[in-house]
Amino acid sequence: MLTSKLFTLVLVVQPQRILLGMKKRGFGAGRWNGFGGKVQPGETIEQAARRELQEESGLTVDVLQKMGRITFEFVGNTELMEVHIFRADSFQGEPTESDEMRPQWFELDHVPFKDMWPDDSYWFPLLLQKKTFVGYFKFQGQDTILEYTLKEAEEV
Ligand code: 8DG
Repeated sequence: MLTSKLFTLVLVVQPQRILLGMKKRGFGAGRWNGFGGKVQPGETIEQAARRELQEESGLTVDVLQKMGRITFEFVGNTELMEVHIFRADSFQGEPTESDEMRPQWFELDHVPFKDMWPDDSYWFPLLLQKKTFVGYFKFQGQDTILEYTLKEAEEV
């Protein structure tokens, strides 16, 4: 039986640039990504998103916009990952390196897709255009997408 586990991901976007972090350890290490992690028992998805953003980047935000939801399946793994993706257009604090992430700003036309999860090339353009979406990606290992669906959706 396939079960699923909840995760969050926050992208901090400004008019000309986006904040990404180099994941230093654990799942997705060596790739640039937004900030996020597992939703813990007793917290809402949005609370988890704020907590992980603060823990990993040092930033706090007033408004988090819900942008998308992507389900990931990894061949051979019976647990699906349901990742809830948010966007923040303003923040408080200074990006600060944590044990997990090394933050860096990127110009919006120089997002380092070759050093990111391969699915990000598909849905980043939607997030940057403030379009909301729902997707599914099936991976073989961490580099190969076997199949996927992605559509704009009102309700994410
Ligand atoms: P830990 O403390 O137990 O090490 O982990 P955590 O911080 O709670 O969770 P994590 O393992 O770091 O969570 C995985 C993060 O990676 C989470 O933010 C969701 C995100 N993520 C995936 N798959 C993909 C993907 O394909 N693309 C992008 N951009 N992010 C992804 O899990």
